Amino acid sequence: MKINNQYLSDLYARVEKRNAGEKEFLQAVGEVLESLVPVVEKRPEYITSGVIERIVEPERFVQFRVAWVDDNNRVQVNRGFRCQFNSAIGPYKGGLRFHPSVTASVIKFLGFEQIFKNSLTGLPMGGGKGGSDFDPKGKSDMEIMRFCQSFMTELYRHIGPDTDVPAGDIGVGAREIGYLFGQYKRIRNEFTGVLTGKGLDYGGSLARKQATGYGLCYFVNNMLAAKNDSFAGKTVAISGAGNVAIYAAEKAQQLGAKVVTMSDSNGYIYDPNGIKLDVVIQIKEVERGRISEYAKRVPGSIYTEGAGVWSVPCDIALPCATQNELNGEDAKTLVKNGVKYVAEGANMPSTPEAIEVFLANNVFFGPAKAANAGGVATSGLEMTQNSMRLSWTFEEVDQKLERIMKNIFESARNAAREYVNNEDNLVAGANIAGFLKVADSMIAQGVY
Ligand code: NDP
Ligand code: 2IT
Repeated sequence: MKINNQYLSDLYARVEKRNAGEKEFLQAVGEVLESLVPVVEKRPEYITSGVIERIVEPERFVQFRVAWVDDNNRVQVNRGFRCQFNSAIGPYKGGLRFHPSVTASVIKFLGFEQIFKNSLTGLPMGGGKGGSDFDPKGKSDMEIMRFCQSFMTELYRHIGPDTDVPAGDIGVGAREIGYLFGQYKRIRNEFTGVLTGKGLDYGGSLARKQATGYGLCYFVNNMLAAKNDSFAGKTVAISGAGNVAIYAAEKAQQLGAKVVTMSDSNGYIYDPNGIKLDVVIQIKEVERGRISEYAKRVPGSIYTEGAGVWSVPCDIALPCATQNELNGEDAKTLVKNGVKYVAEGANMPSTPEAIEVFLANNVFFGPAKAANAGGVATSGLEMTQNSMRLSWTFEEVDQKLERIMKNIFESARNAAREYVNNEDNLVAGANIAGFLKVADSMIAQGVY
């Protein structure tokens, strides 16, 4: 990691030492510190206040045992985490991820990015993230329920509607949120908006399910409009086949694009006629099956085992699966095949090398913190509705989401123009715009 500022590179070296081996966390911190070079050069108060030293250290990090009994009456033990990273501008807010790849490093990188993402939304939410190395694949509903109940039996003491408000992420959808909410309510004897992404019958918000994917496309729409361009007639490659990928595909199609790929951790499908989303939704949301099923059901489509989704030519690429799923080689292939726009639905899906390739080749790049903020923004709107004890219509929430994504695009663009003299560098713009509000709030609140 090369950071062209003595203070920031020394700080990075200390973070590296203190968080040795936590490669995802260090990657996320490195990128933000790199973006802050022009900020500390222009405004030395960010050095003297020690605010950057403080922002890279979580306020609190809890790790706990989650023991549960499987369908064969065997005891299983998983590890649970909640990282309460920063509460300068609001209660900690961020998702829970259940996936075997979850480690302290993964949770910390996600919690760290969430600080800046939440700040960009303009809503009063701090940054946090949690999860477990539990693998929901192949588990029965009752196993999922027992796991969620055990997880919440520890987590409940750390969260609350004005303290920390978790939501979904990979492996945590409406079913898991329901079980977690039920257990919280039972233990606390309180019905509150302590989680977002709840079912519509008990406090959930319309459009939350669609929000990350729709928000991603609204963000891309702003990128396109800045280049006098639009989604109409574009070919779009999407990775993932989960919550974010499905609703990104739906909105891209509504806006006139042709989506030709989707994937899961086993492989990807290519449908030259345009992905049929009703089939994907049946396979993924109803049957909880594999994306390979699609090729068996839709004539003319092809399933390929393994990675490789980025070898499919496209105008717009939307990585919506997981971190570091798109590397430097993939980026070169996309550029060679003529990609013009890339926007991240997943968190940190592009490696630093991939981002370098995009920026060097004039690919307009929308980074995760900005481009996928629609999910948490709509979680913020769910919290508002819960506090007011009313529900807005789908159209009301969707319109607010569209406006928030426009504001995020403009904030990132303005910061990029001001600090790096290149309004298209949304990586720097998003990091800087997100940082300033949190840092100024921390300075105002005194040393903590
Ligand atoms: P889901 O669990 O609904 O879907 C995840 C998708 O990504 C699945 O298709 C899954 O395939 C694939 N995937 C997960 N891990 C891997 C892996 N290691 N390698 C290859 N593919 C993988 O999660 P979401 O759609 O909610 O989340 C997707 C991304 O979007 C994550 O990075 C998440 O952090 C981010 N995000 C989510 C938001 C939300 O509101 N849900 C908001 C903002 C960002 P498989 O089924 O094979 O595991
Ligand atoms: O990464 C994310 O922004 C999310 N998983 C959504 C978090 C939330 O609180 O809605």
